[in-house]
Amino acid sequence: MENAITHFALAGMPISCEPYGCGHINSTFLVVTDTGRRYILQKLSRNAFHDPKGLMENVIAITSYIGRQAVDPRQCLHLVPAEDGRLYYEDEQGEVWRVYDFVEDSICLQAAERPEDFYESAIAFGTFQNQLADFPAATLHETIPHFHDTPDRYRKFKEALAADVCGRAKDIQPEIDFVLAHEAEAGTLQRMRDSGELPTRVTHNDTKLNNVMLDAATRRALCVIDLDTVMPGLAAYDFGDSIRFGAATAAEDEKDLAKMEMSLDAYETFARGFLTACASLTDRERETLPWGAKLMTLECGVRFLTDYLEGDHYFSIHRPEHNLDRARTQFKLVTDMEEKWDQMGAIIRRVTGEN
Ligand code: ADP
Ligand code: GN1
Ligand code: MG
Repeated sequence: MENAITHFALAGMPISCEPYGCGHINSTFLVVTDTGRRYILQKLSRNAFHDPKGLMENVIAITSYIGRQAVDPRQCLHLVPAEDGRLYYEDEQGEVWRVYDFVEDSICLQAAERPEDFYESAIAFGTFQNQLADFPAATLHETIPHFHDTPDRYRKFKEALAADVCGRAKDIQPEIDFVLAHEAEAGTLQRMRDSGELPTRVTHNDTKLNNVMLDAATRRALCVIDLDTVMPGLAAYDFGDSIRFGAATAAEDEKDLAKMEMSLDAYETFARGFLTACASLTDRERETLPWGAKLMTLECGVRFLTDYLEGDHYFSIHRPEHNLDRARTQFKLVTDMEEKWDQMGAIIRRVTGEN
């Protein structure tokens, strides 16, 4: 990374470069220069992204499109050019690097500290989707094909289970049974997408709370980050993935499953913000938001379990059973959502009625 950083047109000389943040995919570093300027340097994950240049074309197009609508520069990520004028640098090993201006005077949370924080993240993601409503979706590269195609995630899970390269399947029968017991409903959103019952929009697709920056002083939404998976998708994906992460009462990798539930209050808070910022959703889209929450959570659990079976190549892990722990929290959340299913639908109807 020391070599990579020298290829970007920074203000000043870099004096430090340290690993930064809690992302599971890219390698992220905070760079500080002798002028005090701060930057985010990232090496794209080759494992996750097979077409990093196509990905960067997406990010360039999206940041310039949203940047034109921004009032404060902190309302949009800003890429720093490399010495050759391109907005990324490819090193001798074929690794792709990029640099963003650090979004100053901001906070990025792993969990909401108060309901307003989660509300603001809903405003951020809803606004993002609205800002891209007229973006030419067909020009976007599909950076990870079939990203939220839950039946395809099942297919990959079954392949990993059949191969069982690490011999781990024998110890995770309850989790395998849980996945298979939910297979019939896993395709609910995909079917509605394929039939055109739900409109395709440009969506973020990775709407974790830690992919939003809030203003440190006002705690209002500033911008959405982590644009690597911006692709055509369903509104329910963005709503659902936010609920999966941000309405959970425990961390994604909590070992004590008794602590893990979906907070209906947080769910309602997010629904209010999202439907306010993204008022153009159709009735059918609104009705299917609870499905987004359930299926994004199920799918994420299936992905963690698949990675566990395959030997933890995709998500960064910090302990041997990290992906298994993550899968278990997701399945616990799905079970809790099933118990709260009627209320989840009623809340969307109530919030819609108030809007
Ligand atoms: P990953 O895809 O690995 O999740 P992210 O792009 O989300 O990578 O970055 C990881 C973390 O780095 C974020 O959660 C955030 O804390 C921080 N971060 C990323 N970009 C910026 C930025 N431009 N300014 C400040 N912090 C940032
Ligand atoms: C990854 O990149 P990050 O850490 O924000 C993943 C998401 C998962 C999430 C689970 C490109 O998100 O799809 O939901 O981990 N991103 C990619 O925490 O696969
Ligand atoms: Mg991220």
